Amino acid sequence: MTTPRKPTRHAEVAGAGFAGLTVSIALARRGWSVRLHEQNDEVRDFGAGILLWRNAMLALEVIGVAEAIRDNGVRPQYYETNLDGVSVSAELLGYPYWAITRPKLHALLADAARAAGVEIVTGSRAVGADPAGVLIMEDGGGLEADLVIGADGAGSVVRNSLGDLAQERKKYSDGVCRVLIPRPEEFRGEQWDRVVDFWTLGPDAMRILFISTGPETIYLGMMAETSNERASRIPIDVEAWSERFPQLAPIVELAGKAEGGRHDSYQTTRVTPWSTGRAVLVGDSAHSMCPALGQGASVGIVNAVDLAHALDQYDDIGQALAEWERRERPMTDGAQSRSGYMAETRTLARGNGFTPELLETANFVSAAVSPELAA
Ligand code: 3HM
Repeated sequence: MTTPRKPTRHAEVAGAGFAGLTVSIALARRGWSVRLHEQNDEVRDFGAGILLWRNAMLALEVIGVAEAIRDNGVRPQYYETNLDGVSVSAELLGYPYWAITRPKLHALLADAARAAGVEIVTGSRAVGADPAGVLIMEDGGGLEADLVIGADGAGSVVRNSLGDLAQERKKYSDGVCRVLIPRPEEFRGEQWDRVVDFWTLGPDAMRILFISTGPETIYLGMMAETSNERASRIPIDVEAWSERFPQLAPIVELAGKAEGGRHDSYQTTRVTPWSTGRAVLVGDSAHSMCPALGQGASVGIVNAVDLAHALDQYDDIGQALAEWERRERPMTDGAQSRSGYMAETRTLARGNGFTPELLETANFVSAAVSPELAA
């Protein structure tokens, strides 16, 4: 006896960022036809780095991308914290996590999407969705699908078009300038394959998160209060930053020359629920969070992979979406709360901050990865 083959289901996805690419790959690998719309003329990401924690690496293993990340990224040996020029802790987190540049991660996901048969359409802007299963495009056309996915980021227009989804927003006093710099000679060698989190708290808080992202690049996450205008500028204000971090003057000098970086203010958006009818949100559109713990992309990737798994488990789309949200929401809400708390209190500056509770999200195992462990 042969099992009847499921008819091909179709998804229209808005936004080719990390979450949009990941959900597209995961669905295409499970037999869906997927069209992914990117409003920009090119599929790419800005010049910064990113951490992928154990939760994300396990999910990326499911869609066949983890190995390429290990080949192209850096596994930090430990997470060091430095306060006012004094090293206060060097934490071994007890499991592997990876650092990679955003453009590289993005290119690896885009390659995997094309290989899985995802149709990527650039210069194609979605302006909303209909819960009946229609992605509404800028030219006024509507694209029908079994499932419409809004992966269009923290400012999601797909989300904002869906009145059934309640939004709760919170803004914070901090923001971050993110840049990539060439790796200087004195920071080559494996001993620099680590994260160093440099802080100074007075007169106002500033932080330089130093993360090796490959043999040629270092990522700097430069956090400051947004009221500190000079420290919130791109290009980086070399004088404002080297005054506060004199020991990092050569690094700050390079940051001043960096191109392609970006400044963002911290914010949290909690959306309830994450779906209505045949329209669903994944990634920052559903759960943008403060970057203080470097967890946003990892949570989006985990949710994207598990969404495809839930849709495989339940033929009924509504049931699949409800079950998926039931299992992913607690860890997602937890990550938002913890990163918001860390942003407000700056507890990480004191060192030894990575308690088991803080690492709960980083260690999360979804049903897509292991039904037994997730149970
Ligand atoms: C990885 C990471 N961690 C923290 C921040 C921050 O506090 O803005 C940014 C990051 O990319």
